[in-house]
Amino acid sequence: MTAAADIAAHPDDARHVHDALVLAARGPIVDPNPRVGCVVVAPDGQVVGRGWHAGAGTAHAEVVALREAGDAARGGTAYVTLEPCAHTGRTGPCARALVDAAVSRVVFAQTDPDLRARGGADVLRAAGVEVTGGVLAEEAAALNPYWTFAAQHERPYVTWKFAATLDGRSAAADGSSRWVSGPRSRADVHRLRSEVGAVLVGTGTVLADDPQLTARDDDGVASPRQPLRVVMGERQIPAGARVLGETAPTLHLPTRDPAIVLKSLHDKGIRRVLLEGGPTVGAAFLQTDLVDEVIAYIAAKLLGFGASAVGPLGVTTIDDAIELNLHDVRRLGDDVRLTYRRPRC
Ligand code: AOF
Ligand code: ZN
Repeated sequence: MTAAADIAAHPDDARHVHDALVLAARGPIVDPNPRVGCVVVAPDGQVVGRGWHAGAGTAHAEVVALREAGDAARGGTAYVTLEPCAHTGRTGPCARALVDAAVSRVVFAQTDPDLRARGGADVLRAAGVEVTGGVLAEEAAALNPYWTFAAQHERPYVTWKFAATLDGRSAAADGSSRWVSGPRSRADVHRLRSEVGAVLVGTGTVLADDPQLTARDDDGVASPRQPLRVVMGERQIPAGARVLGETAPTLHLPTRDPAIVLKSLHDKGIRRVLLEGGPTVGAAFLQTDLVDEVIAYIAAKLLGFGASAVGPLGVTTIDDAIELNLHDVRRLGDDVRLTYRRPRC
């Protein structure tokens, strides 16, 4: 059936998928798994089941919705925000569960980009279930942008954040670097930390600055959601380092290779990494084209002299500059937050 004919034959598809998207949004934003929602509609048009995925290790959205629907799902339609999975992971395959529940039609939004899990549409069709995919697909992908990116690239999305003065200095001539940016920028960084799977620095930053790398509010109270703190590099982390404090978990990866670091974080279910390292770590990721987004906090200060935010990138002529697209500009007190993205993202 063509897309137009599909819409004519099933005028309620978009409405039900939209409702499934609203359910999906109840899931956790930071999780190894995507947020997924499902609505089951009986043959008479009544909604008989609703479900959403509450995070890795819990039941998938379809299973929750089918459980509520029971026998009423027979001959009905399941609307899902993601192609039902075909794999047995932490839970059983949803495509099978839909066949067993005897639904006659499945409408989904985003095709599953996860190589392990995809193929559910084929399983359903092979069992005689009518399948329509791609309804509100972009909206569904936008619900899980970092998970979608990570599944497509088999690595987490990398946001590199730095603070600098208006003239691009991250430390003064005497090495002092605390309070480059203002209080609103610092609060914004803490919000960002609570929204990523992991924050990453090199051992050099741990030794030089002894950061905590936790997400805290203005009064220093730890946020309910803490990122995994990752320290990369071969040097030892001193026993008393604040990054080893108990507020959040910490992982030391004794390597300087950005690709190896991202591979191990991806395997651990991390979908977005906030790179907070110093100039060396930042340069290592930029040089290997492993930075997807740059967030610059530009402070209302001038130093005239001092360390730059990023180390040498191997660029000696303007044609070789790393090019970015400006995505967002925001004023934070006297500071400005600039968000740039690599053209691919
Ligand atoms: C669905 N419905 O609600 C979700 C799906 O480790 P598991 O078993 O939980 O599987 C995770 C993968 O399953 C995940 O990467 C994605 O491809 C799919 N998630 N699929 O049919 C759901 N959460
Ligand atoms: Zn599933």
